Amino acid sequence: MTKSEDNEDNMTTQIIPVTAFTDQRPGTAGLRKKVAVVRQPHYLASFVQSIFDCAPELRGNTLVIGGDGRYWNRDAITLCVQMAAANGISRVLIGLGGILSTPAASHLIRQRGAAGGLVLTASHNPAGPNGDFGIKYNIAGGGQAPEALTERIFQTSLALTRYRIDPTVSVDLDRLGTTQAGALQIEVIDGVDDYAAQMATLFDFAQIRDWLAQGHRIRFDALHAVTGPYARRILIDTLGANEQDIVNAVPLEDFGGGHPDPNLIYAAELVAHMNGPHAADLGAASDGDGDRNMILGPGVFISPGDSLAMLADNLHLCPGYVDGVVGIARSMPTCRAADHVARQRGIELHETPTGWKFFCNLLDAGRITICGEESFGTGSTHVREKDGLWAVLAWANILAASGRSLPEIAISHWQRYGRHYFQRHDYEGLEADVADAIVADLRARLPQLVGQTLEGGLTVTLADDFTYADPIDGSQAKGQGLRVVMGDDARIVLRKSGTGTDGATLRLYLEHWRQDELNLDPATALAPLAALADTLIGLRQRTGRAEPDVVT
Ligand code: VG1
Ligand code: CO
Repeated sequence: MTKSEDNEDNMTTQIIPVTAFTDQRPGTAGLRKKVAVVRQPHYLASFVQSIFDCAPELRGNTLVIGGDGRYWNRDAITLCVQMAAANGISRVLIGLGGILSTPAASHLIRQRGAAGGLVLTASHNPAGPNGDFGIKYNIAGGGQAPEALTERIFQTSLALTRYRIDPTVSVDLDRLGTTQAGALQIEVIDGVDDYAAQMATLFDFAQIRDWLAQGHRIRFDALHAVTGPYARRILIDTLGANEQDIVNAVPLEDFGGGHPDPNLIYAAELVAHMNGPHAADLGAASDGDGDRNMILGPGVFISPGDSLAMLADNLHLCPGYVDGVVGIARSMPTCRAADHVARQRGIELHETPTGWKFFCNLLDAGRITICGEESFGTGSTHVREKDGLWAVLAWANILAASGRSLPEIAISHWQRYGRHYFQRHDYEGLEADVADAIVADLRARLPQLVGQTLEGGLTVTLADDFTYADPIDGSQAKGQGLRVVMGDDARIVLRKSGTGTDGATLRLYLEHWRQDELNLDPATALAPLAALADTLIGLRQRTGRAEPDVVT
């Protein structure tokens, strides 16, 4: 190692020579790797240096740093701070204990005018020494780094020869307040404060408090992940929810050994409660980093695509959105329930590739108010990430303001617009070449599918590999998933996941719109389409799996 000769460097800055890593291309939401990979000497430092090299605006500016609290979060944050000091960043804002939920980090970047943020999370992927770790960069304004930037970061990582670090800088993550380390100001803040204050501006807290005081209940499961402290502060301390209804609210480094993914399988305890005799009026769970949400009513599960549509239709009941919704966006695989709401209201509907980064330009340009993904993600203009607790509060506000129950809202929505039955079938841990071959084969057969009437009488009206042209900056994203569309009635979508760390995961998305039958079990409603997809793609046969690993 050599001492820096640059005048503006501290005497203690070191320049560490490295051999470039070749596997640091970010996926759908940042870089995600096994903990063992990220802990290799120089691995994380190399990626962080590649980010800093691609974000010169950070020099002399503020950087937000926080993570979902998973195993190795604290060590990683200390490394990021030491590198920030050596790269000319003038101030870092860090969440107490090194913890910030993903939406809270996005909000802080916006609120405090930071030039960017490092969010250390692998979201719902399991944590612990044998689990996953992840890191992503958010730009000024709080949005996820756009594709062009993540690609530049990857190219930089391939050619990296050195990184800069000041190992003498230390930070006490458990003490609130500001300290100075050379030219770097380090401020540790309570990550819940700013976030809770923003929620109070968007929703009618007094109305929700009254509704709860009348005996209504919100059941929230934090799955031992990052939202625990946020939920306790807002739901219990501010709104008066029952303490015993906010469960698994202590964040643990390994998320209690669980899988902090809010879906019907991994949030089984909540699902059982909501299907039981003492069900709350609103049941919800969030994921590892607090950006996802699952919504349930007594005896009813609201699919994320439905939740997006129902929230869009009712959001004007919340004070932060009294003027209504100017436009809606959903990711391509997300069911088309929201499209009816947009059509009915005469507002724009955008269909984007999977991943929140594709919503950010639309939000910045004021073209949409709300957006969502089938993967339990919903959010609005208030930040540039999806936001789990936001969705819970939006539902609570709508229930309190309308005086209607969640099942009533759902049923009247379906009666008005029809119901989009939806399921996602995941095949995990596949060999990459098997997964790639399955996708390639279907892609090759797409052109001849158009115009064909498939078994069950559905005719294919469109079959393509989804390409998105961003209406704001004109950038194109190609190869974003194969879709076989049967008019308004049905769709089959196939794509490869960009967040896994064990082999390849294929996701098969099934959607069937029904206006006649509104109360079917989704598995029953989708069985014919699943059989059709099986004939078309042969997923089970070609992967040798009797059934998908996860159905949500
Ligand atoms: C998955 C979801 C996608 C989501 C992404 C990040 O990506 O399908 O909708 O945006 O995870 O969510 P993929 O490429 O594995 O399908 V989170 O909560 O992990 O930040
Ligand atoms: Co997440």
